[in-house]
Amino acid sequence: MPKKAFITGITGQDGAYLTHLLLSKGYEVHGLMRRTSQFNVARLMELCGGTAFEDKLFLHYGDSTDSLNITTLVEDIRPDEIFNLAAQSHVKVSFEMPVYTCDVDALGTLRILEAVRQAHLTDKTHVYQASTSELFGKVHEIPQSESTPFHPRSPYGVAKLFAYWMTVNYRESYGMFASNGILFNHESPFRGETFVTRKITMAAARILNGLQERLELGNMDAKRDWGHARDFVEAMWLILQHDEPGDFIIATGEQHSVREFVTLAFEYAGVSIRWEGEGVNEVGIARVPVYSPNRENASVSRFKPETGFGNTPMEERVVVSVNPEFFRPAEVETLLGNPAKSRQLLGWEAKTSFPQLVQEMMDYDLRKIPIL
Ligand code: NAP
Ligand code: F7E
Repeated sequence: MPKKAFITGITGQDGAYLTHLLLSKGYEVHGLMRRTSQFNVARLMELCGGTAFEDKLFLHYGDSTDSLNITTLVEDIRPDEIFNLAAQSHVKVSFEMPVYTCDVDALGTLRILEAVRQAHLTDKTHVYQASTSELFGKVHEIPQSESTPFHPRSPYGVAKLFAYWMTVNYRESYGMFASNGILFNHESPFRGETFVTRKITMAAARILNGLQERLELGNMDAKRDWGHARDFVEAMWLILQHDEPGDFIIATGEQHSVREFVTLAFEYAGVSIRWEGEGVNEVGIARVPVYSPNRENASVSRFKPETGFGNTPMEERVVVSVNPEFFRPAEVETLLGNPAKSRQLLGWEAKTSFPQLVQEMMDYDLRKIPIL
């Protein structure tokens, strides 16, 4: 009998990569999907292909805020493994929707854990909780490990802290195999478009094709430990295969600033950015194709890594500036993980380097630019 997995958040970035991984391991995969006005399976289709839906992948309508729906699904599916990835996952949005964020991210996790208990599956079902480096927030030590004290800085972080401890509590109270993966930022071409990395690669691809004038960002000094989602979902799976449940940091052990990410994205096309000014007056200046959104300039050709800019007219202008609209009420300035425990106990380590991650995202977003 193939193992059965139930993934909440299957339509998100990690859900799609994890589904691909589990299908390749022969699992029967069940996913929780919200009812939306348009079918929301683009990532799954692109990564897993349509045939995956025919006999191995089953999608169920539901919502993490609906206890009855979650309990019924867990009882019906009786999964061997649950990956609780569903979340309102945007930190800045959590300041605008704190109550909803807590309902989904905090109580949503409790609903999953309690559903397993109510269905008498505590001895059978392994539960993975998508915990986060945002628990560390205003960091108490650098780098952060499993023993670093938590200090969340957003409604998102606080909600995830509740979920973290509830997972520990169900493990300690009921002997459940319930584990937290404390994952640092992980990105990919399938990252949501309003997270900073994807916002940067999409904007850089458009600017390099004359289709966008400039990129506006918030705090460019923020530093993150950025890895690739494809590598990180392997860690999720390994956590549930380990002999014992526990809590694991998953990180690359390397950090970069938002400014460095921007610099590397443009360097992909051989374009150097000159940074000038400070704070809200900081700008990035570069020599790039003339901004020509309607292509009235017929000689503008498509940028390709192999051929470069061809005969495209170029100009030097501001391509990056700061817009305080993107600042957060409380910022997480620096995150750097120490993945020693997961390396030692799970044999996991990040495979994709920072430059490879930026390159893969740039390749993808440049391909997505409409043919002109
Ligand atoms: P994502 O792309 O934003 O995906 C979130 C998923 O949750 C989507 O499938 C979304 O559905 C679903 N969802 C949102 N609200 C829901 C609700 N009320 N009921 C049911 N499903 C709901 O996030 P991700 O980057 O894949 O992250 C996966 C998980 O890991 C999240 O819990 C996130 O908080 C956590 N995490 C992420 C990172 C990271 O760097 N990516 C790091 C640490 C932890 P729709 O498609 O319908 O919106
Ligand atoms: O911001 C700064 C921003 O939104 C990264 C989620 O997956 O990872 C993610 O949360 C940094 C922050 O991710 C812009 O202020 C500057 O310091 O890409 P982000 P995040 O907040 O780190 C954690 C681990 C999760 O668990 C979350 O679910 O970049 N920044 N300018 C900006 N950020 C955004 N979004 N947009 C900007 O214009």
